[in-house]
Amino acid sequence: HAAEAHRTDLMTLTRHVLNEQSKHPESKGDFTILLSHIVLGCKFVCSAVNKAGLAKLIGLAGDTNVQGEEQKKLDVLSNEVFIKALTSSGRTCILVSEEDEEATFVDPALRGRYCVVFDPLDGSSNIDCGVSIGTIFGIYMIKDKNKVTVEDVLQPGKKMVAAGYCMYGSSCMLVLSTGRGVNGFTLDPSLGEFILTHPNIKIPKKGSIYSVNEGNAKNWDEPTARYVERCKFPQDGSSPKSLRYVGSMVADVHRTLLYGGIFLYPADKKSPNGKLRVLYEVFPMSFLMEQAGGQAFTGKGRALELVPTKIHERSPIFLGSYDDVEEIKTLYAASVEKE
Ligand code: P6P
Repeated sequence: HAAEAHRTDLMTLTRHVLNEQSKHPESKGDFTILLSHIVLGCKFVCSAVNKAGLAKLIGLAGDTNVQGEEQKKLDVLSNEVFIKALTSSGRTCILVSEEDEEATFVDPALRGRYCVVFDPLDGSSNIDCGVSIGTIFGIYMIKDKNKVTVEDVLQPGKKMVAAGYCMYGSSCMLVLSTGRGVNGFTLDPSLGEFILTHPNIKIPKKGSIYSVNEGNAKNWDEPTARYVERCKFPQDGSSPKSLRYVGSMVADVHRTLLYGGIFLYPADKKSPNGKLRVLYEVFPMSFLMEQAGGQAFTGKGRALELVPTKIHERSPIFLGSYDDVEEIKTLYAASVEKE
């Protein structure tokens, strides 16, 4: 039926968002315009990532391409494309990117009400071996676009109005939530449109997969170590969970969202705040997980309640199926009682 609908009744991302917007008579379409610029960035990156392999193969990449131009690294190129697309949308006022040390304040003449935090090409170290990578983004509404400071973007994740990611893999898939559930759109290259292929995604309540870098086990704290032990040697007679770890957050989270299970990037003795960044990795993925019926926990509390103090702040994160995250929350609560 979905295939049939696709052929004749094209539910594109733009149409889907316009439908959503029609539920907000007060909105002037700014969000739709902002999203169309994010989508443009994703289409560009999808095309560049797909060519990257080929470019390397036929020797285009190297240091210079056929025009003798300095070949930019894909993550730098992707960042420039997103910064330019978001700025030119006329709907943003602050941009925070994983690639830029400082926040970008949009020229007042071009300012809008939204702040976008994003990682333009997360997991880019995996490009050369063909592993799926992705763009992750979150969107806040700013109170007064004429008096913006970096404090306006240091808001808890629960204040986001939308979040999503675009995964560049065997197909290009954009997963988005505007606060009313999660929808997945697949790029149809022949149309250059994202088509709704996964309406109303819900994560299974419990999963049989855990996803963590076991190479850090030596440095884990007690609750994480005990949880992973339970995944491998269940005490209740159930079968052990499978370990699936790609090492690219978008790929690991996308699989968790569709198949269920838990994704963990815990704190460890070397990095007490873990590795993943709060604003543009932890918050958007936590937002999506909650919207899909799952949970997201930092080891201390609900991830979306965290209030960042710096734009590149890190946090431990445990996210995925409701019951799986509940189990690790219990272990952390017990360890607090013991202290
Ligand atoms: P590790 C990729 O570099 C990344 O930022 C995320 O995409 C991924 O989940 C994580 O780091 C992998 O980190 O330490 O397991 O290699």
